[in-house]
Amino acid sequence: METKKKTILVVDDNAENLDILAELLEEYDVIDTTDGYEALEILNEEKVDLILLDVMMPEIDGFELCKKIKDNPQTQDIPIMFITALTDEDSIVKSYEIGGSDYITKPFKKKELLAKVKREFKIQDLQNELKLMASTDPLTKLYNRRYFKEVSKHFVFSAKRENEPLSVLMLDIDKFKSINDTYGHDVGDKVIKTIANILTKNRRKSDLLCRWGGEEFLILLPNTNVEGAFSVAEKIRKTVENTDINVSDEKQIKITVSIGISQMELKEEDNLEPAIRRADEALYTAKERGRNCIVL
Ligand code: GH3
Ligand code: MG
Ligand code: MG
Ligand code: MG
Repeated sequence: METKKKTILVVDDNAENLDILAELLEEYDVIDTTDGYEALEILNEEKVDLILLDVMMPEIDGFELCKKIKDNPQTQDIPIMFITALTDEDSIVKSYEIGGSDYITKPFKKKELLAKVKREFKIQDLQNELKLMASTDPLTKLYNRRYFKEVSKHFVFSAKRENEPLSVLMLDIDKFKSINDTYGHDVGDKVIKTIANILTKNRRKSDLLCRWGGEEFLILLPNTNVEGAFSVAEKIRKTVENTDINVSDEKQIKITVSIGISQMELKEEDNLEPAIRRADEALYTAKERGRNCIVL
């Protein structure tokens, strides 16, 4: 796995401490500030992987700052290591209760601090890997149904709030079983991957694409009514129809897909289930009409 240089935000009202830490952490990208409020601004703008936080600071102390960071969904997952002169038990316990990951007392041992930073990043990388495994499908690398269900809630929420149309596009590969039966499972897998790539290329950044099941895919299109969804679907349908897939060195095959489309009824519906059901029914109709077509 390609690992990008990690960014550490160091917050301490004593500029001398900042210098010592910047030197110690030279292998990382270090951003530092003596001002807690400025730290919040930095967190708004930069992607930070770890925060080293002093406790005793004027204006806002480290514990208060930690609470603000942990209250914000955008920043709550960033680990916070306190570095402080406070050695009393209550402070230590409090630091963990409010979401701190570690507690280091000043004067600190440089190598120990560096080792703890490294350990923190190792945990973080493992957590990210687990999150990715839990949310994606290994064959296509697309999001899985579980992740889709979780994240689509936010799409529904904002569509309702902004009163913007939200459409569902459900796609199923035609006669896929016969591809497996004729050419084997590996070719079947390759076909699924090819479709996943076509969908990835044809979706907008704002769309939510997932592998819904075996050879079924679902795309959630924000700010899009059925007419808009139809033109996206038509582009996908044509691209698939015109794509050659190599099943061996000599042989190429063509496949087709059927697509069902629906739009969420924002006034009557509170979740996506009815719209997904309608898209599924439309897809079924598309199959009945002879496949390689789109039904609204
Ligand atoms: P239709 O046009 O009506 O959709 O026909 P179909 O053959 O595509 O539909 P059916 O639902 O009968 O077949 C889907 C097949 O997809 C059955 C299953 O074995 C296969 N399948 C599901 N997941 C995978 C996968 O990950 N890899 C491969 N190779 N095959 C899969
Ligand atoms: Mg201080
Ligand atoms: Mg199917
Ligand atoms: Mg199928």
